[in-house]
Amino acid sequence: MTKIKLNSIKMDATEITPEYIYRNRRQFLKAMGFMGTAALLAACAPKAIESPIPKLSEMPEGNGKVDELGDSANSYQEITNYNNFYEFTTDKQDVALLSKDYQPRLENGQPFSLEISGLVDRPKTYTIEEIMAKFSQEERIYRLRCVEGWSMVIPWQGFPLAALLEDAMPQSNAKFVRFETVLDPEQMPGLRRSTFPWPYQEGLRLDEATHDLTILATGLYGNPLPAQNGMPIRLVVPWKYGFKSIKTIYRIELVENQPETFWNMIAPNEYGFYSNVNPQVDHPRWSQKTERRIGESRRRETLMFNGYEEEVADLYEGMDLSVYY
Ligand SMILES: Nc1nc2c(c(=O)[nH]1)N[C@H]1C(S)=C(S)[C@@H](COP(=O)(O)O)O[C@H]1N2
Ligand SMILES: [Mo]
Repeated sequence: MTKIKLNSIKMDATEITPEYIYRNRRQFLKAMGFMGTAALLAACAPKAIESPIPKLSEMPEGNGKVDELGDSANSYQEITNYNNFYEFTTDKQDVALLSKDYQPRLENGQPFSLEISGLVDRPKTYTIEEIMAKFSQEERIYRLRCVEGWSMVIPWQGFPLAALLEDAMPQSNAKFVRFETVLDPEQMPGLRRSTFPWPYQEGLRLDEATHDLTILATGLYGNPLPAQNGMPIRLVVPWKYGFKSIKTIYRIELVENQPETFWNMIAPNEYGFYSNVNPQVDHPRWSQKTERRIGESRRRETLMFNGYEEEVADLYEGMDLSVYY
């Protein structure tokens, strides 16, 4: 299999330093280890951290970042103001507002941590500080294609999920990976109002989970992830519909059987376990042949596996993708 060149670069402290900071959250950054561990922001941009929220007109557009197909990244403003995060609200433009004061913590009020458990020889619970110290962060500029028919190009920082899984040493009967989002009804108003089958949970086959394209994202445009994008850590699987990229995860479990997933429980005929981006397989209620890139008016063609076909097609060799949708 030939590898296409992805825009993936190792980041050092200078590259990760934001030219702009949209919020003054010194306390939070410190708690998350963005200041403590590598002193990334603190050492390089102490003034930026103190600076007030810039006006939207001052946000960099695209910032010169492009994906490997030559498409420009969406602006920070677009990526952080048009979100699906049903724990807060089903209104994409209100997620930012409703999540602006969100502080990650566990259900029982304990400080946030990420647990890796299940069929592993070395289960572990990490603080975000420990994750940032242990796994070196890189930038990945990925397309995100929502099943609803819109898309964006997003410059994440993160690290391959494979690194975390390898460290946990999966046992031979581990076949799938299950992910679960924090439940915090006090801070997440959507949880109080709707009857969805919470918690949001997702799953991948182990070989999908350990594919190099699959990352845990901790940042966006050189900043820690904002709440609306999954603060402090979320999954990103760029060849699958956006809902597979589960946000604000606190538990990763290795399991033997295919796990239940949130959208599949709601509408199994519309949202399969695999949910690979596929212009050939329409959603029962709409075509998946085209998409609207946020910021553009004309629709563009949707690419097989969201443009990552060369890298991931062999994961599905011999499978009928209209059956395993
Ligand atoms: N926990 C959780 N994760 C989630 C969602 C959600 O509602 N809750 N929405 C999904 C959907 S439908 C999409 S398209 C992406 C959107 O990610 P973004 O807002 O960072 O662009 O997040 C996915 N992850
Ligand atoms: Mo989505």
